[in-house]
Amino acid sequence: MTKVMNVAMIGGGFMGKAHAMAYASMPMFFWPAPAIPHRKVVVDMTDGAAEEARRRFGFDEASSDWRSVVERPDIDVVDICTPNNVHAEIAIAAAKAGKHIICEKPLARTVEEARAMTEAAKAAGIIHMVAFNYRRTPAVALAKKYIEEGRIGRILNFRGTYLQDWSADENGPLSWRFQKKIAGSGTVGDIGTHVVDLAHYLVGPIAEVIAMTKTYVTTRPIQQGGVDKLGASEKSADAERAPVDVDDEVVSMLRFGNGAIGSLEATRNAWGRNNFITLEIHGTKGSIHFNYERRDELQVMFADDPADARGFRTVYTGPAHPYGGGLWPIPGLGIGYSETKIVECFDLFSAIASGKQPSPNFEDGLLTELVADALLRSGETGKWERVE
Ligand code: SOE
Repeated sequence: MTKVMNVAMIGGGFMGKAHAMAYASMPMFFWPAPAIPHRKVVVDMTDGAAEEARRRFGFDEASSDWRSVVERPDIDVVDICTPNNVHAEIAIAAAKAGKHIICEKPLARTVEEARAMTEAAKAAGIIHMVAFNYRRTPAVALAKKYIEEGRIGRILNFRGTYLQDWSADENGPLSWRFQKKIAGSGTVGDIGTHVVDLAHYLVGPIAEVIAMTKTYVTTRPIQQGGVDKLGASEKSADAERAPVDVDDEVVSMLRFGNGAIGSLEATRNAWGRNNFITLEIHGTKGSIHFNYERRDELQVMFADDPADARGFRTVYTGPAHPYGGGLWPIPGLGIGYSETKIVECFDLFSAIASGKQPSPNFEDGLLTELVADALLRSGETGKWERVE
């Protein structure tokens, strides 16, 4: 019989919605499932918010006290979907209580927090994962397969972007994402780390960076209660404003440990770009291009194609590709954000069932944090900074 495992999810916002959907759907896609996640307890800031999340996301119980929940003997997995400022505290408590952990990205606000979380998780011998979901897009996993098979040869160059526009309006509220004490950093931590994770996954560890960071909107209207609604937030030109103390944009060059070079750009202020994660990788024998806004597709070019047929071709991911057996039976039916979270959930429970750490785990999350730290340092110094 497939084991049922009880999940305590801390945080019932946007990420809580995505994770709750994945818990419900994963066994519907990946059957037999490695384990069946049971939505046991959801925790939010107040009893009222927790109860609303319980009803909406299908959990048995609601609580506003994460400390007592993570210690419950009937909880197997703790899922951290909170803003970044409490990731470390919750993860360390959950590890000490012997729970497996999935933590939303970025792993932490600082390298120190990420290191403490990683040490606690390793000492506890639990399974740990950081939720960089985009590497679970089948087209990205297919790119990884081609690279591992040597189909594009030795990698020479990686170009990664993550462009959004939800914070371009200067009257968007000063949510936690614009406050260093809660978020740790701005665009670098929020979405730049997704690109770093993809670069690490596809190319290898980044060794050195040089970056420009920029804050365009230096004050924002103070948020009047309520939750972070990103681009759907109410805009108010008349409200009292307070300073933004994080970066809006990062533009950088990268040196990888294996000799490849590359670039990374991330911003949440690029009008017209929505979830524009693009990757272009050139190797000695071919190239790969991916755009998340067209996430069913991988563009590939192999140098040994006949001369009269050279050029990028479009591969639509489906059953023949990574995770294809569990997802939809015909290419092009549509991979969405939910599918990336369902695959992430499958990989988490497969790791728990096998006792083998998944990737990215907290150690990978710490490496990503080290790159984020180097990007921010370089943004200050204007110099190449090593990833320590
Ligand atoms: C906002 O930039 C955000 O919600 C990120 O925090 C997520 O990681 C990304 O997947 C979507 O955009």
